Amino acid sequence: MSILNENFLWGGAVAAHQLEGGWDQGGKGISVADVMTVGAHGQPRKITDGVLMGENYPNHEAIDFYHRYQADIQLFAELGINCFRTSIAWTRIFPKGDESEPNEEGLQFYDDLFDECLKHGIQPVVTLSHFEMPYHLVTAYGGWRNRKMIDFFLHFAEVCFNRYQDKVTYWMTFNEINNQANYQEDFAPFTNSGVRYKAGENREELMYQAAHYELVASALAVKAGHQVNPKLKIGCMIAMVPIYPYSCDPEDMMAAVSAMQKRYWFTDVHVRGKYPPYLMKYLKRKNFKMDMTEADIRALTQGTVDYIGFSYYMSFAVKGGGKGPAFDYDESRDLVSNPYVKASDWGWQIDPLGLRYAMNWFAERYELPLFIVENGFGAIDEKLPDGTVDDQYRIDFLKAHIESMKEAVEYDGVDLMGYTPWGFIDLVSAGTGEMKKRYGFIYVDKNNAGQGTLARSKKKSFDWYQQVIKSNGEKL
Ligand code: BGP
Repeated sequence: MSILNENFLWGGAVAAHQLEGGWDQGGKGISVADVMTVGAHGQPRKITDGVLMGENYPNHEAIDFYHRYQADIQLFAELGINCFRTSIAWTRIFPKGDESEPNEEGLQFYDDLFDECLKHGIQPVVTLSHFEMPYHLVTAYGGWRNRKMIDFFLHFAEVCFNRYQDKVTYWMTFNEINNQANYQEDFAPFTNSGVRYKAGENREELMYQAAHYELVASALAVKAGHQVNPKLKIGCMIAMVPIYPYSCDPEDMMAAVSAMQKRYWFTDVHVRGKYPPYLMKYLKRKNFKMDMTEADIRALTQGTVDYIGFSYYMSFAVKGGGKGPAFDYDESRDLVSNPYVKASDWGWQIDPLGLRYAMNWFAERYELPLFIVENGFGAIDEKLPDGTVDDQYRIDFLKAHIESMKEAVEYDGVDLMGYTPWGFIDLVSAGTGEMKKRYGFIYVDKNNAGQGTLARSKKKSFDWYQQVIKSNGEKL
């Protein structure tokens, strides 16, 4: 008997702009993701001023899923997944974002894609906004610094719910909405909120304002989705990186508590429909002027989520020492490396047990079903002459994480809906814009310079994951 329930959702996760390509086809508009720089190895991407990066710009063609999805889904079916997490490119549906009429060709593309999935017994799991938005909304309105975005997003969400309600049951509103808590790094707020900071602005204040509008938009979308069809299950999507105290020094412990609050208050708003008291105190103490109306507060309570989707890749550690009672955690300043865990080539700390910790943390606080919608190991894979890749390191990573996930279910009683490893077919990295940071069970022949046949081949991990699914997580 399997530890996991028999309807467990085994899948794989991707995002539109990282695999589709066809960036200017089918009436699609330019998205934020089409105008970012490509980071050097290990370096975060920067924001361009909308300068397109030339023909080899990674996500313009990406892995050409836009034209190859039928053959790819055939391969996904062979892998055995029963769900496929992807996102809808907002710019395929509303090329500029502020139109009232959607682009029928874009809507049709996702109809065809979802039909193809369902034909193979794979149900789509859809994120509405995964690190992208129409670029026009950034240039004309300033992105989520502008309240008008709420209506644009809501309209987009309603069009999608209405159109796909019979094909898609599981939805998420914003991918890793809490990533922008790291407001010091240009990339994180830009991808989440389309906000470009101006010199002299208080970045942090602006981040809270933009996040507030996003959270209101999310709540209104959840409410609208339930009105369209009460069967829809609409979740949030949180980037979960548990932050440990560096030591058992009470100062470190308290620093970890504050750090967790700073990263995860978003979940409180999504799940409980209100801001936690520590955050209200903080906003007041900082004297941030927030545009937060009575109607907003009402909206938040009326659009709470049905489940918590989250990504898990790594954990962090923090030191308190001497920072005082109002320890104002700053992610770019206060993190320290954890001597007990190793890290990937990109410095991501590898911590399988942290997944069990994270699941417990969510489950105890929120008492909602959980869905692990991203987890994986980004590595430089070497393709062997026979076209395969011996990615035992990836298998080891995922195996340890699935074991930890099963322990959370078996021993801690966590209610877990499913598991969709990230980038299960190689795609463009969101963090660096590169092709060489690969997560897949399926190799895609394309190098960092954008050259390659785009041919797909199976890595060693393909067969491994196939048997994991077949045994419902028993054979690791
Ligand atoms: C998450 C994002 C994904 C994704 C993944 C891996 O933060 O939701 O879009 O890409 O991380 O990150 P990267 O591509 O930077 O390795």
